[in-house]
Amino acid sequence: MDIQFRPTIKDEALIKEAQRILNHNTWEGRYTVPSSKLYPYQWNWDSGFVAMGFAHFDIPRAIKELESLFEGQWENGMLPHIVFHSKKREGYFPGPSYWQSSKVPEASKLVETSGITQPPVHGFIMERLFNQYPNSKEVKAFIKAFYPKVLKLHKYYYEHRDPNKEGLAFIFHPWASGRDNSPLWDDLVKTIPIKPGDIPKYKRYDNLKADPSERPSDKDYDIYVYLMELGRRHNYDGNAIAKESPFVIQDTLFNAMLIRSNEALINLADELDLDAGPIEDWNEQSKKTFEEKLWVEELGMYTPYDLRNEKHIRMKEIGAFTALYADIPSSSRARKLRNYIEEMADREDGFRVMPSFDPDHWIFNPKKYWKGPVWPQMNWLLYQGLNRYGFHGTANRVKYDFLDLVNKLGFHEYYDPRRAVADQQTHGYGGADFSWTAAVVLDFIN
Ligand code: 2M8
Repeated sequence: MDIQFRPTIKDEALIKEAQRILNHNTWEGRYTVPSSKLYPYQWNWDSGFVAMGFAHFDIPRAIKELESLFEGQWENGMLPHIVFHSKKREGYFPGPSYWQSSKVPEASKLVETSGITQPPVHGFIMERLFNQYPNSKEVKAFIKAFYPKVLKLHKYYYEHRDPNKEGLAFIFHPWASGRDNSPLWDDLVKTIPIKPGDIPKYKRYDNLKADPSERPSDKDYDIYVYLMELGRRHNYDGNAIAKESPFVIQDTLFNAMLIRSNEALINLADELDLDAGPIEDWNEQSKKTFEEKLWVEELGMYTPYDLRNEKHIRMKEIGAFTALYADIPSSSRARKLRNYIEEMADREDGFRVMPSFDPDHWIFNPKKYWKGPVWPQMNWLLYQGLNRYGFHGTANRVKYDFLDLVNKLGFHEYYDPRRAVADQQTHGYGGADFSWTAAVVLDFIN
């Protein structure tokens, strides 16, 4: 099939629509929901990308987005994956009445939140804001005030999520990876025995608002609830959970984001004469352990590590490639990662880059959420990483494959990666008018 390398993108129309979506998804003038029907609260890493999008046309909103998100930060530094600014709007499970964070001593006193976290993107988003507006007094003042909060978050990961002091943070819930029902977790979660009475009754709403065949299954949700209950029993304290939970994972994407954001904190400390504390030492160790421990030679890529069962999760999956943005791989490993992406883009059966999961694996599903589709923020992370290593051509393939999808199909949560199918489709998948899709478009086009 002939692949059009540089599709025609309707830049101006896309920018206008992206701005409209971010404004429309902003509630109470201060926080942005990922998609107003499907996800009616503020999400952690979504808001990082949203701030990046706003930074292109509304700096005060970019700043407010990060400030409102960090209202949810716990006293121990943890930043929850959802912040429930409004108690009224249920219609999402698990909402504030499930989590009841106000009963947890360490939780934010300002606002209700969830009890698990998400990939820490805020450090590098803050650095981008500074690099974009180095002369803005408003931006500088914001960064000086905000910096200690991000530092406290990173400190939390090293003190509460790294029981063996290796430099890699663990997660104890698939939602914390940002890649909820990725096949990565399938084998592990099958070993979790749920007995009657282990989990409370609950009602899902997500599968009423999006096609249930494309969402995580009910079995997945039972596991999610089981792991939330386990977290709740320990007041969501990382060290206690590490001892008991069957799901204790050192994830690729999560740790690559931590390392890239550490680097941002170090850079900003230099620029603005701030105190990065022990970050430089932590980061050195984290990069080393990531490179040595998470690489699986037979696969030619990094994989998450299952700390409970002491083994790699041997699957080819998109998180591996985010190591590039954190400057982790040696040049020969970086080339292997780049070659994999190039081969994917050149395949006879035609895939847009980058599918979130290995299309040659039997579990691959091009429409089912984290089991294969193209995700906007993942393409953005890959684009940054490829450019960082000088692979500009591959980076542009990743960028234009995504922009072309938005151009043809609109601003969806995610997209079918099959080239032939996507060319005939009329829509993307998941939530519509999606915030991170808008944010990535604004950053790619500007
Ligand atoms: C998805 O996750 C939420 C749970 O956090 C859900 O499915 O209900 C994921 O794609 C996650 O990465 C994202 O942050 C969230 C909101 O866009 O949706």
